[in-house]
Amino acid sequence: MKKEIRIGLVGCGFMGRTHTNGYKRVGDFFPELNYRPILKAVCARNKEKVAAFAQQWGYESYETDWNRLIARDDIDAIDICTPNNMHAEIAIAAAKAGKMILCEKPLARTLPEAASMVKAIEQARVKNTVWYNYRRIPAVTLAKKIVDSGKLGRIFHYRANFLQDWTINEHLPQGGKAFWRMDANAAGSGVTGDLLAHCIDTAMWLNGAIKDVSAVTETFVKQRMHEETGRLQDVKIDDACIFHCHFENGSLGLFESTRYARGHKALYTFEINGEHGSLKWDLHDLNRLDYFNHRDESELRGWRSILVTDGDQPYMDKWWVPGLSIGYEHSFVHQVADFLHSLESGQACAPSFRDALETQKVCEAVLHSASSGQWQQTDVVWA
Ligand code: SOE
Repeated sequence: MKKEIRIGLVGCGFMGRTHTNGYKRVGDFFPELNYRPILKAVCARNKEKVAAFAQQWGYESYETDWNRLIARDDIDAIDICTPNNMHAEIAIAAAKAGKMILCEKPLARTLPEAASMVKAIEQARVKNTVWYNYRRIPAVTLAKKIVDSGKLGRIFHYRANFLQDWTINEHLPQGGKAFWRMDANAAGSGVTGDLLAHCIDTAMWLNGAIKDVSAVTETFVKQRMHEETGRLQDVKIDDACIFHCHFENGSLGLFESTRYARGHKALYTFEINGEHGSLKWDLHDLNRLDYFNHRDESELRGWRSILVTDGDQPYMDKWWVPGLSIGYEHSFVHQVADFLHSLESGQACAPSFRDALETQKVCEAVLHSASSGQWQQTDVVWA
């Protein structure tokens, strides 16, 4: 008999759907798991919307107040899919109630908020993870294996982009359900917390800690109507951010993110260059990993394009047959599987809240550097 993990999901937007899909599919494709997620309850303020979500996705019940969800003793794990301004309050309350916590990225709006969450979960000793899902795309996991094997040798460069174009229209509002990512109070920051956080998480996973950063940010549209007040208000998020940095291992990093790159919807790319080889990856062709191995026979040397669909490549033995692709949603199925495996092994499920705190430190350093115009160490803690 499998043990049940009764899920209480808070928030039923886009991320609520990706996570729920993960819970629903995981048992079919990872039959070895001894734990089984049960869609116990979903919570959101709007009763009609949450009831419809519960029905559509198969949750047994719904709540309209997250405090009630956390108070229920038939819930084992709280999954936080709300806008960022709710993460800390919900996570701290859930930790105090002894629930496991799965939290959407970024961990919080600010470093102090994130630090208080880490303190709460560590005091309560509850299982936790943060949904930096791109780590679990098989080609990205393969990149990690290649880097860790030492095949690239000494690393010199790491560069990443995350480009979108959905906020170019100056008439879009800020705030509210659809546009909370443009409201600094709800989101904390703009592309830094929303998009660069992904790039930083992957970068530090692949290439180690970031020591210091120098950043510039820009807000192209200075004022937008606020959904809640109905008034034109200053936009306080960063629309674009570019930073460079030093990694602890001596390599240099270059990162760019924007929501103003016309034509790009979600172009996440990274490249890593080492002494003996390089790797590059692109979210728009997510099953492919490009690898250059300088140790190849010189006449045949060149970029090798690896279609990561084979059974001996990460996660792929769970899916179809070699050559057949999987997609974005599978990264969430993999994260659920890894979380459930971690319950069996007793190990932390990376990225844990503490891992995500390191990403938050870099984001905070980036924003400080952009406003001060100075290089910023990442280990400084601000009041
Ligand atoms: C923003 O558009 C967004 O949905 C992010 O919030 C996600 O984290 C990213 O994966 C895709 O883009």
